[in-house]
Amino acid sequence: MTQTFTPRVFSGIQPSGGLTLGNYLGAIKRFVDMQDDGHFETVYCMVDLHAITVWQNPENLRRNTRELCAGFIAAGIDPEKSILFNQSQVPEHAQLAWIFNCVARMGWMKRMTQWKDKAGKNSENASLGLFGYPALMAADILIYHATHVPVGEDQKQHLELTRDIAAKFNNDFGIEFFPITEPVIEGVATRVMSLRDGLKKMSKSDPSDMSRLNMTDDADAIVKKIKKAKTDSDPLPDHLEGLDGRPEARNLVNIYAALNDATTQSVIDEFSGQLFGGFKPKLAELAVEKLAPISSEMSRLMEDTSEIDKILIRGAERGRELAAPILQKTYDIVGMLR
Ligand code: AQP
Repeated sequence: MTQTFTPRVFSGIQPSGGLTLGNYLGAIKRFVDMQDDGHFETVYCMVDLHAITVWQNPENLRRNTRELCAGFIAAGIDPEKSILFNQSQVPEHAQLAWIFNCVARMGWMKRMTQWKDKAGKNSENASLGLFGYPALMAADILIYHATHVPVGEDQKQHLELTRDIAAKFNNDFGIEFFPITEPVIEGVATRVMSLRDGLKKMSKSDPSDMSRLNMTDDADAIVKKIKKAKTDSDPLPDHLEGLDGRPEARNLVNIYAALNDATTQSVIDEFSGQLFGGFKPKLAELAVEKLAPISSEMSRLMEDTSEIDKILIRGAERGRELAAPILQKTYDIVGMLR
């Protein structure tokens, strides 16, 4: 008999620094859409256990976790509608990850491009946690039997590995227990690029602050960063193919489209023939209009972090209600006595 799974969304963000426009457009904005769609149960998480796969100063980690929670709420995640918590408060994530460490193969992990990028040439010195990161991510998703995971393009390979782990577990134990989760990688902003290099992902850990818009940037900083963003000297084209080979131009057009809930084509139609000297101020105006309310709401929420802590505790309780029975059933399947 084919098992049916409740339509359920899981996704997470690492509290490894401040939120960027990439996290917002590639992830949080879409989390809000899926929450409000009404078709799914939605579970969203600050993945602090993932963050410590590279060194985190404890004080910064606490602050970043609370600020990330404030960012989720300010952007439209409603802690009543969605389950919102930090990963370490639901121990079932780490417990299922151990089982998946025993399911996943070393060869699978070694092929992960994020591992290769982050460990670099110094892989002997990278943490074991960084190597096992994708198994923990599979556990985050499958501990809720999540059917859909909205992520940016960079997480596609990890999602494929999650599907492989679920399939191998089901096959090894001869039971259709874990769903084969669908990645949801949609929209014009699945890969927001650095403002300084159109071939590099916008990232919170990029050493250059000018490479990204932070969700806490004020209007002046947003305007300055967009003004200084790398571009070329050609006008905006009159057709989409005219952006080929112009990564910085494409990136700014995509950002405009995503912020305005529009298509790239409609942005081209509106600005075709204009130089970046004319387009950038419009983009800056739009970015300030959309991001400033989120940033000021984040500051307001951060004034009383005890409220945030309560939301996280309550979210974790709700998370455990879903996760605990799935872990127990997994232990039964594997043969653990209890
Ligand atoms: N530039 C981006 N464009 C679109 N989506 C992005 N995401 C991150 N950057 C972009 C999406 O945000 C979600 C959470 O990502 P994460 O913080 O857990 O890890 P990450 O992808 O490694 O993000 P960063 O900013 O690059 O963090 P660091 O610098 O700490 O490694 C994911 O859905 C991701 O796709």
